[in-house]
Amino acid sequence: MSDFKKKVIYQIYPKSFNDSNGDGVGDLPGITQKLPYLSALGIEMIWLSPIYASPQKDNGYDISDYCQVDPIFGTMDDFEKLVTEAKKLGIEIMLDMVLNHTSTEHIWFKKALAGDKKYQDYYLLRPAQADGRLPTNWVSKFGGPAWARFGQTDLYYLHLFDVTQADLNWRNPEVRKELYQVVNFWREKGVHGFRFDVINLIGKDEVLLDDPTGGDGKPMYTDRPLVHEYLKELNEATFGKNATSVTVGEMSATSIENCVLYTQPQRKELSMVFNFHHLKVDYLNGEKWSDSPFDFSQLKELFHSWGEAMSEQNGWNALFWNNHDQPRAVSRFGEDQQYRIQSAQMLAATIHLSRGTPYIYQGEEIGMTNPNFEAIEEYQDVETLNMYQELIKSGLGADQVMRRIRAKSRDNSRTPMQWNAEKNAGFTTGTPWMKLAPNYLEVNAEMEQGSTGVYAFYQELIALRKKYAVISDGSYEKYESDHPSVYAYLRRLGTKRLLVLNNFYAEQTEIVIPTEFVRGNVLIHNYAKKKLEAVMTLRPYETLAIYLD
Ligand code: TEU
Repeated sequence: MSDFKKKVIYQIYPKSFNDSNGDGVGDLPGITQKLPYLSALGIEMIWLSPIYASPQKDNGYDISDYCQVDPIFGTMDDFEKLVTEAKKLGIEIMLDMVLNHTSTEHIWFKKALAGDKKYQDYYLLRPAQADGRLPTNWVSKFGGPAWARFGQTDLYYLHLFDVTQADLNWRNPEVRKELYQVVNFWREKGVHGFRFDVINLIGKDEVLLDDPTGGDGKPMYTDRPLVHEYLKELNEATFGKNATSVTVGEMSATSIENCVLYTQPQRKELSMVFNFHHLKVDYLNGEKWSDSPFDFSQLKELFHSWGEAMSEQNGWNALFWNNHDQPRAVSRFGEDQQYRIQSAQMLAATIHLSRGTPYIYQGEEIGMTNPNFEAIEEYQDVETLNMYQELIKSGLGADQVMRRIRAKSRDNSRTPMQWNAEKNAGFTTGTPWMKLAPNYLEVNAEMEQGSTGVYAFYQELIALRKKYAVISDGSYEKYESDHPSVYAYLRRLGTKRLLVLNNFYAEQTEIVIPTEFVRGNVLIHNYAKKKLEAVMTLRPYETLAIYLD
């Protein structure tokens, strides 16, 4: 049995973490150099976003060779050295497996294009419909139709993401076998963790049909019944051979019911899942590129319903605010000026004391913020650039479009890591591949490591999870769910209880706590100590956790 319930996993976006050779791009030796920093934080597993050979159209999520390291990140030797050095510090590696699609530069796709029938069956090729329309009405997640012309033929290939990311045909057993070999190749290099990219999209039906609602097609290919069978097979053929492996499925537009099934241990599918519902509470009518504040009551309702259902049915959540696709949480759900430190700490406590495995995305532990770049030229992400064009076409003014991009772009989290107040924040001695957030003089790892910084608070949270079984193993129950500004929950394990209170606003508020908690112990707090009372006053972005033995 793996102890992933006590671990905290740290996500590294290799391009933006640490550049060891001055070419402006972060690399594997750069990560190895920073292992002591991660070890001091208490990290036991690092997840690396894709490091494989790739044309980098989608920053490595477009893979052209699953078993090669992309030269921009270093060599296979560098990777092996990273595994060895990490192990010495008790840190394991989790790799990002992008098995739903390959780059159109992958040899399989090239052979398919050259007419090789075997490889044509590796992808999802379909003719146009009788009336000349595309094979289905599905929309690519990066904008535009999800089908593109397959070479000079009359066929189209499916690409749920960029046009250079062709979806694989998982119904073909040969494809599955090849992909399992990939996972085993990395297992043999000592990799214990796997994050499976958009893995709930692999179970596509044999006959691909139009979305009858006229929507974007999601229900037609998401969480289809075959996914569960493929995951069982993948588990058995690869990581399931190793009892201590840790796996997380990235689940696009999924449901609680399916995530319970993906993660119940006896079903032998995955250790845990990322779902994104809580990160859509600032989408107006489901539209990501809208301009609207987040809905706090919806956020709480989602945390409570997922927390309770997973707790009651023995499923397991991956807990996170940030990743390389999301804006910075402190700018989005906190306050990144006056209360940057307090709100970053409060956001950390909400997930680190909850039921599931917490993930930290690089820079979150020092309270990094959105960069608020002025011009579209400063953004690089393929989705952002596509959306800029689409939003301008839709008739919005350039100012309005830029406002949305500043709030929602995936590049918000992809700016280089801010290590110190020196040139380029210590990320590179060369020219960084992407501009830094301008606030690195005030927000950087060196400064945050002081006793009152964000880093120290994360350190404390990580240590608490290892020490208190009620945090790692306790059940989850909502508390005072109607409170207008506090998100609160209770954890319970036998007679032990933990009450977690989080004020999500800059205004002071009050909350009644169960009377017995007045004699509890405060395990962690982002303000100076205060007396526990039946009615607690919470200051701006205050968080505290009260333990009762
Ligand atoms: O993302 C999957 C996904 O559906 C979203 O997070 C998506 O990128 C976002 O909603 C767009 O607004 C994964 C990876 O994390 C992402 O970086 C890749 O681009 C994508 O898959 C394709 O591999």
